[in-house]
Amino acid sequence: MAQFFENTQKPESALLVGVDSGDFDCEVSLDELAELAKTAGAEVIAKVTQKREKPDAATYIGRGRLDEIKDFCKENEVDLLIFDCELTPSQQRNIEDITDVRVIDRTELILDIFALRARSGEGKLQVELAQLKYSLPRLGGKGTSLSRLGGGIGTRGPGETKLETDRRHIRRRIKNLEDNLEALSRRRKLARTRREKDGAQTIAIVGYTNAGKSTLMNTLTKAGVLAEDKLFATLDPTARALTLPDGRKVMLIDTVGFIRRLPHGLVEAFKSTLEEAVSATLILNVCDASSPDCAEHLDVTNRLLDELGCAGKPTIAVFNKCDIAPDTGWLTAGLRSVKISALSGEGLDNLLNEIVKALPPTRKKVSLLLPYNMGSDAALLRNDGAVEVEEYRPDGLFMTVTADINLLERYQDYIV
Ligand SMILES: Nc1nc2c(ncn2[C@@H]2O[C@H](COP(=O)(O)OP(=O)(O)OP(=O)(O)O)[C@@H](O)[C@H]2O)c(=O)[nH]1
Ligand SMILES: [Mg+2]
Repeated sequence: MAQFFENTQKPESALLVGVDSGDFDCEVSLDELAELAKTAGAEVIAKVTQKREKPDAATYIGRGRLDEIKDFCKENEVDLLIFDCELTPSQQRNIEDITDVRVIDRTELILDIFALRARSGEGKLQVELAQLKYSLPRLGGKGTSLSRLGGGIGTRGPGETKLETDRRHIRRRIKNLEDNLEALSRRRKLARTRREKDGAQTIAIVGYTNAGKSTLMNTLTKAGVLAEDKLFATLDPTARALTLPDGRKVMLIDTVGFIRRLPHGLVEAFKSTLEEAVSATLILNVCDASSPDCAEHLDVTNRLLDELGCAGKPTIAVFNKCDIAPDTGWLTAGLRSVKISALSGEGLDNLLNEIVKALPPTRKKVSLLLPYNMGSDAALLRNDGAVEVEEYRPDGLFMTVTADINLLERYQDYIV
């Protein structure tokens, strides 16, 4: 029996379980869970839903339904139950006890996909941190014993002392990971401050997973970022330079995709990479206009952005895949928005013009009266800015100049 669970030659066959509480569209959510399961390499055999207002405290769904599931799993050789929710450790254990099948929840599934996708050192650390935090309260459950060859079903996993050492070990590792990530985060912050000081403006491409963010990045900058018809193809932020129609050079950043009910631990763990988006000057909220759930995806992204502290930041809603989308006129009402196809390039000129309009100006025109002992400052302004008027007056040097606003900050006192 133990070997049965260890069989990794064929794709794991999974049964999806959801509760229809009326809080959200259970069908849509289960379809998405099926996409996630496929991305993780499982074969989805069937989906089960149960209507109930509140999940059962002990077993999430009703006992009767669980017994049915148990029989179904036996008959159809199901390896894995995937619950479309976040299960408590005891719910997970109880369900495994009753069904004799390994149980994971939505969070664990997403963590698993992130683990498959992580490429950079930082990405790997972030995923490991999220996974350890998730597994700590679950240690010693059947989940561990079931997955361990020869663990034997019905045993309680490792003995209590072993469990304690395991826990201590994991806590130490968590601390270690947090320290490492903290150091990386500081480095990121430094790089950002440097960019800001140079007056570089950044534009973050954010949005629901599979919306076409990386494709847009590639089309605009030839970045060569991996774009795939898979969920969470991108984990690490990539930055590339982009020259706008008005000649300004900006940084474009491709980011990790969002999904509804994104596990909180992941948001925490990915904070430092998500901060790249938070600190951007402008946000492009990309959504897949060909998806019937487009409006909801946009909403999920907006809410997550708010949570991360981006409320009020200049944003353009980018309706992508318009080459295959039905008319989306109703979606764009009341928003600063553009329709594009990142694949065919349609609408990209329009997008670039909107970006120019939405970005706060970096230069402005002022008139200054500089005392004659500030000759080197005058030289600096001539060097950086475009001088229109320059007059030697009795009380100083009068200049009308268009220059970088950061540079002009220093001469506030001399503006006339
Ligand atoms: N028809 C059409 N397909 C597109 C367009 N843009 C992207 N796609 C496809 O959509 C899929 C997802 O594209 P990605 O660019 O990887 O999406 P993403 O938003 O970066 O996804 P994650 O990194 O997984 O969050 C790919 O198969 C793309 O070829 C478009 O304008 N039209
Ligand atoms: Mg991507």
